[in-house]
Amino acid sequence: MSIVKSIYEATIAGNRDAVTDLTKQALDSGVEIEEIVQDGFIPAMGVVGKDFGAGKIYIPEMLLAARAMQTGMNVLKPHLGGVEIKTLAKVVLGTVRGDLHDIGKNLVGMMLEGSGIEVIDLGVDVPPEKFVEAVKTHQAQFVALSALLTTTMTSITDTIDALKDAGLRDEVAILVGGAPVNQAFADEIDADGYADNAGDAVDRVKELVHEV
Ligand code: B1M
Repeated sequence: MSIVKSIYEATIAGNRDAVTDLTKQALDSGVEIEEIVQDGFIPAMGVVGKDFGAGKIYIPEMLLAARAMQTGMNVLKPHLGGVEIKTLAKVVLGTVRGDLHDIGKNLVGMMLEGSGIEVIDLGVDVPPEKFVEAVKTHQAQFVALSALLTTTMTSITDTIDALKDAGLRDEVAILVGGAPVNQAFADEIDADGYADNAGDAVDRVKELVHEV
């Protein structure tokens, strides 16, 4: 089996130690970083996202796989100078104002990154103006808003309003998600997409990328 295939399988299995060792070995033996990412991590996270969506695996397995990928990416990071990994899109991601939950948001971020999407993660309790500023600074095509509390769903609306006020609403596609959020809410507030889970979030961004 090729070393990249082994990285792919170890990532799906969520085996952090194996991913670390194999990624180091691959680098040492001259495998291109782009090949490790494009043929190892990205398809692995694709499988994990699909299996999660189909109910074949659950959050703990998905977290393990996402962390394994993150560990592998950390091995690659110091070697990334000058290597351009083609990114599909740039996403500004955050948990909205008043909300401190970040496990689901982080999972969404890791899955997006694992799918070749650049993620600017603003963290938790992010005020609307910070999203606006980040879209401008990074010229992002997507804004991904996570909320876990019914009381912070209004912060999603406030963020969309702030983007409208800043004249940026038509420049970005807005994706919303989190436990209390659903498609009906997304439609009501005129978001461009809703995702039920981290795997779906990747699919939505990929679908929407051609429209922005
Ligand atoms: Co909080 N909490 N919490 N909490 N907490 C909930 C959400 C709650 C449902 C628990 C309950 O009462 N049954 C409840 C909300 C009730 C409601 O509003 N309807 C609740 C409450 C009330 C609170 C506090 C108010 C409690 C208090 O202090 N009285 C407080 C609020 C603090 C604040 O945010 N201001 C609070 C605090 C906390 C902790 C800090 C202790 C901790 C968070 C730690 C952290 O995130 N670092 C916490 C936790 C852990 C939970 C539960 C137990 C687990 C949440 C979680 O991480 N799930 C949660 C109950 C539960 O869900 N069972 C609960 C795992 C995670 C992978 O799933 O985040 O849903 P989730 O993400 C999923 C999808 O939703 C989706 O993809 C993810 C992966 O599939 N998704 C997106 C998420 N964001 C997305 C964005 C997208 C697309 C998909 O696109 C942009």
